Amino acid sequence: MDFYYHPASPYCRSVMLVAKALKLNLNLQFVDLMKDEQLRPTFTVLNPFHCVPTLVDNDLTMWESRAILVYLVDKYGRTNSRLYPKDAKTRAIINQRLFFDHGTLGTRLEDYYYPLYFEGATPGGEKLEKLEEALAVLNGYLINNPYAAGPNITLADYSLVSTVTSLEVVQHDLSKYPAISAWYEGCKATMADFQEINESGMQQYRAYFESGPTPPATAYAVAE
Ligand SMILES: N[C@@H](CCC(=O)N[C@@H](CS)C(=O)NCC(=O)O)C(=O)O
Repeated sequence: MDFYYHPASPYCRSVMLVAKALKLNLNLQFVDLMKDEQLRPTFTVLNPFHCVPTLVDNDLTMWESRAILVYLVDKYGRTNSRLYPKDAKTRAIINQRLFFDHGTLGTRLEDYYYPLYFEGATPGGEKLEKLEEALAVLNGYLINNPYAAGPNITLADYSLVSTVTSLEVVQHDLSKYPAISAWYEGCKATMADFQEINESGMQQYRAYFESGPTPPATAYAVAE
């Protein structure tokens, strides 16, 4: 299975964590986003939307990280894998968390932090409030359950943890969300090769943010 990736991408890291949990070997194909390698015809012929992660598994080529997570478990996981059980209600909750992560939490993180780092936006304001609102929702899930979608670790956790690593990268203050912090530490300890898969990628992601024209060292403090 060819896996086109960049280690700084949190989306790629979530797929790599799930592949590791499933003991799958990914044939890693580094795409240097810093050199716009994703725009080369040899890559856009695979993925005209020119993004990583992109997976090529025989005659299937796909992108969208959360869809890849689901595919890997459906295709290579054990029957009724705990990561994504077949029960409709359990799946519904996992899917809700996956879509919440991608469509709400991750989007609000990017909506707030990208303009802050790259466009000199003013810290605080409505975008920060929206991000905090989404974090409060996640914290609520984790107050009620040890994992994002219930008593067991599922794809929801592998997806959300990559978003939370991005919050760590931008040094977002998570101290008012003790349930998120405790769960995050648990994920770091529980997920196979978490450190190995995330460490250098997070450093590169941090360097990318800090390369922006206006690194907001006091972003959060000012917002308070
Ligand atoms: N919704 C996609 C987002 C993928 C994405 O935005 N990837 C970024 C890297 S983090 C990328 O490849 N950007 C390069 C480009 O779009 O040209 C997913 O979840 O996989």
